Amino acid sequence: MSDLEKFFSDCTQIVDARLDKLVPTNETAPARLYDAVRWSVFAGGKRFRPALVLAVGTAFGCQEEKLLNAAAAVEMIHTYSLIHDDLPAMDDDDLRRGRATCHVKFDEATAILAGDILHTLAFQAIVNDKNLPAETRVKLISELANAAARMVDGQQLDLDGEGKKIALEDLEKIHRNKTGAMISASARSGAIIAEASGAELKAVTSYASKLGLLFQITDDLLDVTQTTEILGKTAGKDKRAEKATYPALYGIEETRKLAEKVHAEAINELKTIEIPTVVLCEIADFILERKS
Ligand code: GRG
Repeated sequence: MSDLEKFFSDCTQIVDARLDKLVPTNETAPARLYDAVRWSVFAGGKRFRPALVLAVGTAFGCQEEKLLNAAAAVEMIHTYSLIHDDLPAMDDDDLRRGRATCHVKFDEATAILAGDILHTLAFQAIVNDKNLPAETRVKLISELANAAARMVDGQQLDLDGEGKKIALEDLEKIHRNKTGAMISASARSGAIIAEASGAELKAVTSYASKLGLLFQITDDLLDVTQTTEILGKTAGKDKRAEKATYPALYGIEETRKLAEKVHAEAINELKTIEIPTVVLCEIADFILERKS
């Protein structure tokens, strides 16, 4: 196992342990709701966003314990977005994280409510985080609320653009909001908890914004190059939905080159800060090379 694989595996373990504490079990009523929430949360996602909170925070010397509720919170917001994205009114998908989507396993109304409660539980995790001063909690709530709002804006823009010819700048606006905002908020949350300086936060934000773009480019590539089995979600959906994607605009080879360029730019953004950035660089490598 490489150092980065060990890092992700350790992150998954500690973040899942924290999620297990923060997400009620079916011993809390209504049992069906929490069964549905847990079905989606503990389905084996990559935990990339919480890993980013931990990687940035610990790079700035912050104790892991202070980062864990925020790490769990970004994963809860992310999982809520996946549950809602899979609904019949949106992507209408039946497979996510290698298992039946929430509305297929349970029902549509329960899936909507599972997403709703996850969104709320995320903010409760920050509000109730006794490891952080009140001022930091308010900053984090603002960070996550802004990112979650931008994600919804991006989703609406994406739906509006389906079946239409979209200009590159409009495509990037969709991605910056739908995918990039939560990735940036994850990295920024780690820096905020670690009390990074203004200049450091700026550099982390620039790095994360490139990372978000890289994540979307590789997501588009994987949709056309990987199998449903490996992705754990339905492959080839973008083409069927006539979505504007990087491979559709540039072809696969040019999109790969673009991914390499954005990867180099992400790493370059870290050069201005004097913290150990090895793990952050490796995370960019991981996104460039990811297979699912
Ligand atoms: C419904 C409010 C609302 C928002 C939906 C996140 C999102 C916005 C839609 C998901 C559709 C999609 C394919 C987005 C592009 C990139 C993305 C977010 C992929 C899924 O994230 P991963 O790969 O998933 O980190 P895991 O399962 O590993 O956590």
